[in-house]
Amino acid sequence: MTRREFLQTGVAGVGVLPAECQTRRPDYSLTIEPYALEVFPRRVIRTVAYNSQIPGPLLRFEEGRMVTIHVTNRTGNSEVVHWHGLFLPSDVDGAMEEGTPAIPPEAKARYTFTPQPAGFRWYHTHTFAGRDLNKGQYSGQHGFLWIEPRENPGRYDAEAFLALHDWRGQLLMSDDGSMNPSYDVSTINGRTLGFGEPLRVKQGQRLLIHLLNSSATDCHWIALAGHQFEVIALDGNPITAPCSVPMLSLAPAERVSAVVLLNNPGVWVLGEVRKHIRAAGMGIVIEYAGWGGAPRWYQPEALLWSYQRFESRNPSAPDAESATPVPLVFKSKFNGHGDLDHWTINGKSFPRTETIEIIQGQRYRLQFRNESIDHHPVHLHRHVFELRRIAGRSTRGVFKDTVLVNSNTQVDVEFTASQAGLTLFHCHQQDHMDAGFMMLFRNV
Ligand SMILES: [Cu+2]
Repeated sequence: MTRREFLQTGVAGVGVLPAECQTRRPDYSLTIEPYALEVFPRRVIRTVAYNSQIPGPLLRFEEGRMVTIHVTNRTGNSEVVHWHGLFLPSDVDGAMEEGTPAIPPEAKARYTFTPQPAGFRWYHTHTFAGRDLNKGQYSGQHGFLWIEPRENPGRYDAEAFLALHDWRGQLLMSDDGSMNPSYDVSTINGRTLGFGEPLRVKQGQRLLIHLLNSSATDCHWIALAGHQFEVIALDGNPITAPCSVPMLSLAPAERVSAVVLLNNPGVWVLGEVRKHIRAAGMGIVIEYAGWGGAPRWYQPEALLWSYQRFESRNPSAPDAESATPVPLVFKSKFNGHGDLDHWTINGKSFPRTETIEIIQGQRYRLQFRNESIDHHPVHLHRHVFELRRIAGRSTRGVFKDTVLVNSNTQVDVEFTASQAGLTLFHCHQQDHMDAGFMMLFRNV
């Protein structure tokens, strides 16, 4: 079999792989199976996870070196694994809407691809959940994916990967009569504050923290008492002028990589800035060697975060005035009390949304106009985009794959069509994408 045919095989159901492919040893194997997660003593959440751990195993790849991952689905539902933030062909990207095959119950699949771009990515399920808060992104199906750059400029002594997640709870009717998920447990790496192992550190170290918000629906604010974060990458993409901030904000699917200079010995809490979510468990103890006692927390007075804090001060790339504008208007269609809202892009809900044709190599300016009362973390598959305008102010040099578009705000981003075939664009809030907040681009 030629390499080309091998790549085209992409994902396949069990039993259809040529023998020579089956003998290739996978770089990683993932098993999707039911899992009982003990978030704190005697509080067990029955969910679905990869390899009976939450988050799933950390997948470490080298940029540009082809890898094979075997996935076994030991659940009663069809599944798929999406490789979030990677530049992959449609048939392995992991969205059925783009043409990646689903993995039927009890079947195996094989994903073969060349990982790029370098940086902090992640993998997760990409299925419909509806009202079932055990399915889709509500479940434990998320894991870190690190693509090692060919040249690694990272300057740090220790690194930690931390995933923020919300669990269980129920659908609650909000003031306007729509249904929203609310949670009763929140965790970092599957444990509530004080229950998991502390992060053990040493004075003088530079600790690189890779934070992921894998919550199905909620934004999170994170601080580390007694310390600042020097942010070096957003969604895995380096920022040109790293700067220090007192707290981080992550919408669903967003990642922040930040270095913490460990110069304040003691035992501290890294956790949600908002008290009630920290009380629900979202925190982890950071413990300096030789120190003990109860972890300390300082309550910040305000929530502070802005993408523009990280913009380039000396943008080198020329302004691409030639980018073709693509206006995308987000609205909700209220369906009556107790019903899930329908979300629309340019007036239509998926699958009736218009598929927009794009041309390889051409530059596009997506103009997100959020005409709803909710915030939306919107995600473009298989590409990276540059933030260009936020609420009326121009910006340069911040590259992401997911951006939070606040209520009644316009955000413009630019990207170059670089991937053949279908590319999914959607709100990363599970309940919103389930209710039609999705559309496709077709690279012709
Ligand atoms: Cu949304």
